[in-house]
Amino acid sequence: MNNGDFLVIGEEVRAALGAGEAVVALESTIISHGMPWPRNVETALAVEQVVRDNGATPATIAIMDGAFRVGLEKEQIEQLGSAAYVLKASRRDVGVALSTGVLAATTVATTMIGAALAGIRLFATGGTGGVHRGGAESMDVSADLPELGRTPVAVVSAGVKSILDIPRTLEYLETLGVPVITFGSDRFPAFYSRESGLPSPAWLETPGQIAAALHAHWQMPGAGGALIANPIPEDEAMEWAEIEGVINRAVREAEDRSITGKEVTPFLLSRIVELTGGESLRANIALVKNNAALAAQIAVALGG
Ligand code: PSU
Ligand code: MN
Repeated sequence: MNNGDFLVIGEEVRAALGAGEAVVALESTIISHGMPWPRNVETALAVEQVVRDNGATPATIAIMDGAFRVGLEKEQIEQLGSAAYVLKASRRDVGVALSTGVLAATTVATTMIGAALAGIRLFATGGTGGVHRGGAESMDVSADLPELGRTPVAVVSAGVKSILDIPRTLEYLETLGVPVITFGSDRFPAFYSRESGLPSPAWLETPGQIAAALHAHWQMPGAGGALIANPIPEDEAMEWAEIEGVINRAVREAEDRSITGKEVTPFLLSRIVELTGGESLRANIALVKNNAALAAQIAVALGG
């Protein structure tokens, strides 16, 4: 369980893994770059509690002091949520982050890597990255997608935000051989709303069925990850018309300001919160908790 000096597993997580109990990984970019302070810290701690309430141990992951830290203390979560500078670390940033000791938040891709190093198979977040709108021209495709193709961790999300090109994101996942399974619906969800206008590539009704599908998927040689899409609860969902105009405006502003690379997603996320006067943040927090509960239930069904 020890991977040299590059992996530090928190005490509670180490004990749970050692006992073969269910553990759910949680990412840190959502804390540092995905939500404003102080709601980011409150949410991260509340999400850990949801995992516990559903019978699993939470393992929030970041890169700190030159190591993947799997299972953060409350003070470390507060630091990630309030520090003046936190590196947003995707796969390409891992070597630099580890060798320099900079404080780095892990994206979905990098949290999958940390989870896999520690032997954790379930991971809950809000939304993953994907193919950006205009991605066929800009080639802006999140490193989360190839990671899903190669690293055997199941990511529970509320689908993907329509800041992205959802049809092309699903095409890309198909090419990479990533199962996309929606929980309890035959429609692929679009983060704030339960409907993206697209059918889900697969759908199952219970956490136990999803655990069985994952177990079978991972029998394949070279099997990578899986995307489990969990529609936002009905009473928390936003009207498509309400959010679509805001997203279009945020995407246009990013283009006008020539924002590129890893800055694009954090810019869009914070503009959407500003433009909805915090309404989108409320929905975002609700869906992350909903995903944490499902991930814990699947982890329990998988048997640790
Ligand atoms: N989408 C969200 N909230 C988030 C992110 C994406 O709705 O917080 C974060 C995740 O950490 C994800 C990352 O892995 O943004 C993707 O960034 P990029 O598009 O630069 O790959
Ligand atoms: Mn990108």
